[in-house]
Amino acid sequence: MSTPANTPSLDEMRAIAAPFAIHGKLLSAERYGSGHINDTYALCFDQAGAPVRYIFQRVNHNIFKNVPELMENISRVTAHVVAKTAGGDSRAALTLVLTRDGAPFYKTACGNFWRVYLFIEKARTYDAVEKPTQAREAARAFGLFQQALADLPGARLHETIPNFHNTVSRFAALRKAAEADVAGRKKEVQAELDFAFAREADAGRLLALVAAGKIPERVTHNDTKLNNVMLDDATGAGICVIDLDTVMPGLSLYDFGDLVRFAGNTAAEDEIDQEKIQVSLPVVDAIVEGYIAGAGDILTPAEWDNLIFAGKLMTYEVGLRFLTDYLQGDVYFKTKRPGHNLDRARNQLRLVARIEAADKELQAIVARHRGQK
Ligand code: ADP
Ligand code: GN1
Ligand code: MG
Repeated sequence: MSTPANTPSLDEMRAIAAPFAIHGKLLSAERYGSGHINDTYALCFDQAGAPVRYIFQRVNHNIFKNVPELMENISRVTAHVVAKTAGGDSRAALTLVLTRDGAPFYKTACGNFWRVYLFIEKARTYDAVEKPTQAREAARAFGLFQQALADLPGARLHETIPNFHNTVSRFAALRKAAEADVAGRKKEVQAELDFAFAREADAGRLLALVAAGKIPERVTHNDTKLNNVMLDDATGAGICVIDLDTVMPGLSLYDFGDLVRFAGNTAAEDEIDQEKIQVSLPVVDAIVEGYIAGAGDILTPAEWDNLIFAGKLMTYEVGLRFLTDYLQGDVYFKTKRPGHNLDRARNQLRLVARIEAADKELQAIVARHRGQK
């Protein structure tokens, strides 16, 4: 699970593509993207002389235990988002390509789950912010996404990973992993554990506000990394939110906070030079501006009050998760080198410290935008 699976051959990909309602000859298949969970491929077909690309994904069913429910969520969410955009803009949401039997996924004989999306052309994702406007556009797209889903009809969405953003559970998992120390790595990470354990009180703060009725549950994305939103090549506008596996009931603060965690970091998530890891004030400014522009007037006073805290909490939570995975022997996130999860954990915990140190400046950014509402 932790290392990328081997790339299937062209013949294997042809067999995987066969059940889907796609015509034409398969020309090529390449690994695509830099996600930590699923296996993504771009397949190109010759359709009447024109090359047409599709995104194929093998869903990680060790992590997403109920793929049919997950795909039901995605079908509902994508249909609703498209229906709400002017003129039913098909680039505004992922478009599932169904199997010839009309199913949203295909299960292979060996138990893998595959799904296919139309390839969104003339747009791309970014693994790092090059300029603040990209962060603003990403935040605006995630804000709009949340607003579009505020009136999603029907039953509550399935929780594809229970307690996904329950930081109290994530904290408990780290404690347990440290006690079990199955990979014998605890001795290497005492400083990180001390840092993480010292912040236990933070873990339950948003959950307490939910329990007090001050923060509502909404339909949220829950994984608002910059590379989970497509920006238009020509205009730079955030046009489509992707990676919908974790769309489920959640808090708007999780989405906002994860934007700060990923886009607000001046370094990549796995940068090892601690000096490079800073919180970028211009990028956070752009995230607040974009998110508010997209989500509209939905935020409650308690949500406004906790925007910066949410940035810290999401960074802390992902830091706990990387550290837990390192202690457990790298069983969850894909890794590309020994110690990768430890590098990521150290990076995230350093960013927590940076956010704490910059709290005054960060709160001032929020206050300025709040004052303009
Ligand atoms: P993961 O869960 O592994 O992060 P994603 O769904 O985010 O997988 O897909 C990985 C990458 O593939 C994205 O960052 C994006 O660059 C690309 N991608 C995904 N879906 C599409 C699509 N429909 N059109 C074009 N590119 C896509
Ligand atoms: C994973 O799938 P991807 O790479 O967008 C993870 C997120 C983490 C992120 C850290 C289902 O996201 O929760 O924040 O890595 N997704 C899942 O980079 O666990
Ligand atoms: Mg992704």
